[in-house]
Amino acid sequence: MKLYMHPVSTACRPVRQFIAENGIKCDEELVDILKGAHYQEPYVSLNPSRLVPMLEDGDFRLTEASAILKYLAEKYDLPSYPKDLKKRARVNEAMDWFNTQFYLNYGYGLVYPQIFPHHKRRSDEAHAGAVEWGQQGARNWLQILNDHWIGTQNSYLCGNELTIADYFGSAIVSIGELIGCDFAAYPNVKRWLDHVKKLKSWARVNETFNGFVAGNKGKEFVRV
Ligand SMILES: N[C@@H](CCC(=O)N[C@@H](CS)C(=O)NCC(=O)O)C(=O)O
Repeated sequence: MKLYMHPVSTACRPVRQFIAENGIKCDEELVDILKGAHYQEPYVSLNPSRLVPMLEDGDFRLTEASAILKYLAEKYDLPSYPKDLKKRARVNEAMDWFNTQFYLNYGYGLVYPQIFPHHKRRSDEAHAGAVEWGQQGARNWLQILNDHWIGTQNSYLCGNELTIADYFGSAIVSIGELIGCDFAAYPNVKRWLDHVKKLKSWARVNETFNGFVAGNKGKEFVRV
C-alpha cells in the first residue's frame, strides 16, 4: 500500500497518525502541494480532484481522509471503528459533522483565510467580514463540541474509547494552533485534544505542522 500525502496537510495528518499508531505497513509518497505537484502528471491523472491524501492498495485508489480511515480500520479489523451498529453510526456521525459543519466555518471560514494568501478575500472589508463570519460559526461548533460531543465525562468523542473520529477531529481542531488558539474557553475540547496528543506518534507525525505553528507565533490573528 502507498499513501500519497503532504505532512502539513490537515487531511493527511489523521491518516498518517492512524497508520503509525497501528503499525500498518504502508509506503508514503510526498506530493508537494506547496509546489503544485498535485496539478502535474502523474498525480493529476491518478486523482483528478488534485488533493491529498490518496491511498493506493494494489490497483484500488481511494481519496477522502474519512473514507481512507474507515477503509484501513475495516481492512485491519481494528477496534477504533466499532462493529456494533449504533456505536459505528455514532463514529460516522462525528466524522461527518467534523467534515461538513465544523470544518467549513472553522477551517475555511476562520483559519485558512488568515494563513493562506489564496484564501484571502478581495478587499480588506470583505476579508474582515468573512473571518468574522467564520469566527462566529467556529465558536458555535466549538461550544457544541465542548458540551455535547465531549462533555465533562468523556475521554474521547464517542465515549471512553479512542475511535477513528478522534484521529480525524483532532487533526481538524489542532489547525487552530496555526492562529494561536489555546482553547482555554473550551475546557473539555482542550482536555480531549491534550489527551489525543499523548498518542505515541503525535509528535513525529505532526513535526512539519508544528513547525508552521511555531512560525506563526506572535502574529496577530482573529481567534476563537
Ligand atoms: N475532503 C478531502 C480534502 C482534502 C484536501 O483538502 N487536501 C488539501 C490538503 S489538506 C489539498 O490537497 N490541497 C491542495 C489544494 O487545495 O490545492 C479529504 O478529507 O481528504
